Amino acid sequence: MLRIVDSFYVKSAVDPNDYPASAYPEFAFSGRSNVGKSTLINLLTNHHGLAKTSGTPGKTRLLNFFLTRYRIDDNEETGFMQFTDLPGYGYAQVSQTEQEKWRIMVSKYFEQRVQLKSLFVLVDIRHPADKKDMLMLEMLRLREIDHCVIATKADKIPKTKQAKVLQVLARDLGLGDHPIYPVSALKNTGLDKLTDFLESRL
Ligand SMILES: Nc1nc2c(ncn2[C@@H]2O[C@H](COP(=O)(O)OP(=O)(O)OP(=O)(O)O)[C@@H](O)[C@H]2O)c(=O)[nH]1
Ligand SMILES: [Mg+2]
Repeated sequence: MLRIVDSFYVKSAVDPNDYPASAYPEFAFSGRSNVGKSTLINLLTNHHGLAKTSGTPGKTRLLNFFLTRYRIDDNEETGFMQFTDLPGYGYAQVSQTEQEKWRIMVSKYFEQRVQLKSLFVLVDIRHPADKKDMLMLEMLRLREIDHCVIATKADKIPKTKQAKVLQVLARDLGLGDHPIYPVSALKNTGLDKLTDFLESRL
């Protein structure tokens, strides 16, 4: 089992020239504004306040890079991987110009970040399949970027309804046989599936 033992904020960047030079395997977090990306990074790293979270959507506007040190099982050796908190999309108050900047920034990241191992696409478990998420998933499939879908805020839906809701979401998002992992930052549930996923992609 993989465990993150240390984590640091490295830097924020817009242009590829400013990305951290390190070549560690990297995982990025994307999804609509306010879906819980920064919260999930804090939970995975067990580092409260590492990524800035907010009740107001649109808090994260740059690519934020974090370095984490992990341990697998009881191995003495530790390894490094990076997390990137991508700015959220779909926030209505954001101007067309800002949206275009976002599109270019994220597009460059996908094109140029060669150590990107996989992308977590976060969706809110309460919301039906969203057009912007579908576009993102379509783009990932076209570019053949490995990814996995996470349903956040699982605590907002009764446990008995979860399986059905996830099944419908998976169908509407066109995931085929790929699973959606439900997580709750509030209840601290679902994390083990994500750490298994990280380990499988290292
Ligand atoms: N109930 C519940 N609330 C959550 C959960 N995860 C995140 N939140 C709340 O959702 C809000 C947004 O969380 P953030 O982590 O800042 O969201 P984000 O996706 O980083 O947002 P942007 O940076 O604006 O794109 C905060 O008020 C969090 O406390 C969860 O699992 N359950
Ligand atoms: Mg954020």
